[in-house]
Amino acid sequence: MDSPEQLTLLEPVPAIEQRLQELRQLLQNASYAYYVLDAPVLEDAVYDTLYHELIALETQYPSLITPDSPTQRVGERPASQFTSVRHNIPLYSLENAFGNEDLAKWQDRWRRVAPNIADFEYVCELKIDGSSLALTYENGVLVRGATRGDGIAGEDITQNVKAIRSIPLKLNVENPPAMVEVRGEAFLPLNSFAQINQERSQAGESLFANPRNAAAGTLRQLDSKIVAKRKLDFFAYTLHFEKGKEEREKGEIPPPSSQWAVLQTLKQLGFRVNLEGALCSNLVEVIAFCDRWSVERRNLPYLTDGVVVKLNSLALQAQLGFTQKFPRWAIALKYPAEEAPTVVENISVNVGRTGAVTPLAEMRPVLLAGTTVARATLHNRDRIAELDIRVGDTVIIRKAGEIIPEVVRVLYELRPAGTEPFQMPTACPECRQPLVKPETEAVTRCINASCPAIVRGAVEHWASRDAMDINGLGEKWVLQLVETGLVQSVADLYDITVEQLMTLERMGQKSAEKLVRAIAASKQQPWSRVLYGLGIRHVGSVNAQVLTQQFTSVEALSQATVDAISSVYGIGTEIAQSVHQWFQNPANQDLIQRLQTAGLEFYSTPNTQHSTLPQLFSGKTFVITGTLPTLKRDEAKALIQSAGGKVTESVSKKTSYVVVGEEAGSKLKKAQTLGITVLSEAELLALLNA
Ligand code: 1X8
Repeated sequence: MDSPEQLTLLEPVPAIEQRLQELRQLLQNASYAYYVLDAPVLEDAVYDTLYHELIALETQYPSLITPDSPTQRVGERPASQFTSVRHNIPLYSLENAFGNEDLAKWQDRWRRVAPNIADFEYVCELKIDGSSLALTYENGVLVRGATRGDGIAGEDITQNVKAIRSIPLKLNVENPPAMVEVRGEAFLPLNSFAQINQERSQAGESLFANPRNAAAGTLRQLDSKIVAKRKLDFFAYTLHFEKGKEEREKGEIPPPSSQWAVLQTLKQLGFRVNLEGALCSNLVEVIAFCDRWSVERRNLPYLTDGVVVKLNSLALQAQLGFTQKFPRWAIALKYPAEEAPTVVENISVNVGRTGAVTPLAEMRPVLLAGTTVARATLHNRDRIAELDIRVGDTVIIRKAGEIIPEVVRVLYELRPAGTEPFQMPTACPECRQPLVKPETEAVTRCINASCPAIVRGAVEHWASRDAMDINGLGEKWVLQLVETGLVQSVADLYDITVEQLMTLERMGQKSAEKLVRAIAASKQQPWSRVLYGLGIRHVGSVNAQVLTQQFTSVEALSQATVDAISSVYGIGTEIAQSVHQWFQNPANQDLIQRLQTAGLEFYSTPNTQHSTLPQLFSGKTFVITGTLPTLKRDEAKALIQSAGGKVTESVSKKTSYVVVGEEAGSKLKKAQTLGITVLSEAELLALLNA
C-alpha cells in the first residue's frame, strides 16, 4: 500500500525510533510486572500517559509499528472467521488416572519400557481447567497463537491470544532462537467468570456453564476487543525448539534438560508459570501432592481438575516417547468431579423478568462441593427433551465454578415405573396466558407485559444495586406490592404513599417512610442507570453507559435508527435492534413519559474525562456501498469506527464519505448528486495508514 514516495516521506527518524523502542520496553516491563508478577511498578496514570505517547507516535509514523508493540494487543479489525492451522508438533492429550492405583500401574508400565533407569524424578503440576494453546515465536516475536483443535490442526486465533495480557508479545531475551513454540493453558479466573456471567445475566443473556466453556467461547470470539475485556489468563508449561540443536545454540536460551528447568526458563522468558508445582522423588510424594491439592484447590482463584505428573528428565521423556494417543512419560490424575446423585422430586418452571420460562429441577437436597443443593436449572425445553428427565428420576448433578448447579445426566436404569415425560406448560404458570416459543430460539416466553412474574422481575431489576439502587426494596416487598396491585409498573413506585405502604403485611410507619424516601432519592440517579434499569434485553450496565455517553438524552436514543445505534463503538446490531424495538413499543413510550413526569433523569452531559486523543475520523460519517475488493463490509465498518468514524446506511447531506465497491447502485448516484467525496477501498486504507 505504501507508495515509494510515502516511504521516503516517512523515512525513519532515528530519534523517533529510539523513543518508540524506549516506550515499548517501559510499557512491556510494566505489563509484565502487573500481569505476570502481580507486582505493579508504574502508576496507572503514568502507564496511560506513556501508552498514549506511543499511540500518538505510531499514528504519526505507522510504518514504524511493530507486531510486538503493546498497542497491537487489541486488533482493530474483527475477524470474519478463523483459519485452520496444522501444528508442527501434535498436541497430545494425557492419559487419565482416577486414583493412586492408576498412578502405580502407570509407573510400572513406563519402567518396563525403560528398565535401565534407576534414578528419576517426577514433576507435579496443577492441571488447569481451561483451553490449551500453542504459541509460536519467531525471532522472539509472537507470530501465531493456535487452539489445540483435534491435536493435529487447530484454529489460528493469534489476534485473540495477543489480547491476553500475561502472554508476552516478545520474549525476554537479547538473542532469541529462530523459532520456539510455547504451550500452556488459557483460563478464566473465577472472579472474571463471575463478572462475565453477572453482566450477561443483567443483559438478559444466557449464562456460561463454567469457566472452561467461557474461556473456550471467548477464545473463539471474532472480535478481539471482547477477548481483551474478559481478562483471560495463561499459564505456560512446555517449550519446544522447532529448529535443530545448532539453531538453538545460536540463541541465548540455554537448552533445558528437565521439565523443572523448562518451567524456570519459561518464567525467565516472561511467561506466567503456575507456582504450585513441585519436584517429587517418588510416587509417595506425588500422591501426597495430589492429596494436598484435592482440598487446597478450593482456595485457588481458578479451577483445577487434577494434577499432571511428568517425568522430569527430558532425555527420559524422549526415550519413552508416545503411544498411539498419549505421551508415556506423563499422566493426569483427575480429581473426582464435583458431582453427586440425587432424586428429582418435582420439575417447576420459573418466569424471569424478560418473560423467559426456565424449567427447574427440585431435588432431594444433597451436599455438593461444600453446599447443600436442592435445585438445578434445566436451561430450556430443548435441554429437557435431550435429557428426557422426569419426576422420580435419579440424576447426577454438577456444580462448576460459582454458578447454579446443573443436571449432567439421568440414570435411566434407576427410573421407577410409571413416570411421564415432562411437558413444558403451554400457559404461563403465573398469569395463565399462552406461552410463546419462537422457531429460532430455544427459550419459551410469556409475552404478557402485565404478567406478575415479569412485573416483579422488572421492579426488582429497577431497584437493584447497579440500576436505581433503591435501598430496602427487596424481593419480599416487591412480591407484596405486585400482588396487591399497588405496583403494576416501575412508574407506580413514584406514586406510592406511606399510607399505602402501611397496608402491606409487616410494614410499619418508620419503614414505610424510609422506603418512600429511598424511592424518591432514586430520582437523582443518572440517565445511564435509568436506561439500564429499564431492563431492555442485551442492555447490561456497561452497554447502558456506552449508549448514554453517545445518546445524551432519551429523545435522541428513542428516535435513533438501528443504524445510528449500532454505529456506537462496541454496540452490535443485536443490541441496537433490541433498543430500537423497545422504544417503538407504545407501552414503553408511556412508561418513559410517566417516569419523566415523576422527575427521573433522562439526560447526561457527554463524558469528556475519558476522551482519548482526537481520532482521524472523529465527527465523520461514512456510508459503505457495493462489494469491496478485499474487505468484508463489517471489516471496513470496524476499521472506520476504530478511527473514530461513524458508519450509517443511507446517504444524506450529513454523509462525509461514501466508500464504494463493485456494483454500487443508487447510493453512489446520490453521493455524486450531493457532491460527497467518494472513496475506493484502497483510498480508504490509504487514509487510515497516512
Ligand atoms: C494439559 C494441561 C497440562 C498442564 C496443566 N493444565 C493442563 N490442562 C501442565 O502440564 N502443567 S499438560 C496438558 C496436556 O498435555 N494435554
